[in-house]
Amino acid sequence: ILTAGLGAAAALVPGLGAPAVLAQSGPVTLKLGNNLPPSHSVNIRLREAVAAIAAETNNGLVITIFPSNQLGSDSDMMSQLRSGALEMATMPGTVLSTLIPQTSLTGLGFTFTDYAKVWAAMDGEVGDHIRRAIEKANLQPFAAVWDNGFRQITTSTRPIHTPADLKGFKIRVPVVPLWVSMFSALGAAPTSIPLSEAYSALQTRIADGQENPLALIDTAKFYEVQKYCSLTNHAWDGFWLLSGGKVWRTIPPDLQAVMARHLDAAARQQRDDIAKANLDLQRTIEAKGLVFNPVDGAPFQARLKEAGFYRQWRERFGPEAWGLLQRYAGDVG
Ligand code: X2X
Repeated sequence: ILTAGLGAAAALVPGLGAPAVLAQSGPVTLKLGNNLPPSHSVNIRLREAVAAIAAETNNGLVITIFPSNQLGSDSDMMSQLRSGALEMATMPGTVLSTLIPQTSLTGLGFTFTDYAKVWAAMDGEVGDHIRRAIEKANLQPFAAVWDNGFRQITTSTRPIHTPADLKGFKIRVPVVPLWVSMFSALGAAPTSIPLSEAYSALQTRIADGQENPLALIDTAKFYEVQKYCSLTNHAWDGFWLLSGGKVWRTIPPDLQAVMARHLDAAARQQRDDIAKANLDLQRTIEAKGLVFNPVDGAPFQARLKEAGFYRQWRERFGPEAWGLLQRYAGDVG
């Protein structure tokens, strides 16, 4: 029986049996930050899970969600997580790589071709490998990774069909060294800009394009400031749900278990949300004005190979990580 919600009462009624730590400290309250709009499926499922956790613990564990970079950029939130100022966050694995290099492994360009392989890898040894790296940095990752998705390029200038179309192209990418390297190798001019500033960067033409999954292109309303969407499927990315390691260890094990159960279930539902949304999203976004074109990824991959991109990143990630990636994704690069 979960007694967390009885904390305050237990303090007044000796012998009720609540764990001492709860009796003294009352409800556990945690802040959870992320960069996503409230309407994104990650935040919809997080809100449901947080409500279920509060209900099950009788408000003994209350998580408050701060979406849309309300607490700062991803880099800001990473610092806050490490200092303990922020207790929880969903972080794109690729962005987390500025702190923990191994986390961008799965964002390698033209590596994963479908979701079956992605989830086998993330729920298998690739996920375990990355999880260990995250734990070493004193952050606590939850078991299930959430979906951001396969990335597509949008532009305000011209559709992208071949690598030649990217020559000198000013493209906004998140603060992800792997993707700066990739778009540079493709001949483009990438600029790292946090998601919170991406819309205005496109609007003011600091960048002529950006790349993100359809769900994010839709919820971040990039269609308002872009004309074309080229279906490059150039990389996959997911979100790690994290808590600060120190904070996590102060949460009583019974509450940790309730959190893990609800939040991991929510992640799996959110994966399904994206899969279902993807069936209609092209049509939805077309209706909002973006013009779509299919893209053959092969010439892009060939260009990256020629430029030494895969060789360079194989060295950076190291043989163990690279071997695991190949086991799930097939021959890489
Ligand atoms: O900022 C983005 O483009 C996002 C949310 O997709 C990532 O950080 C990977």
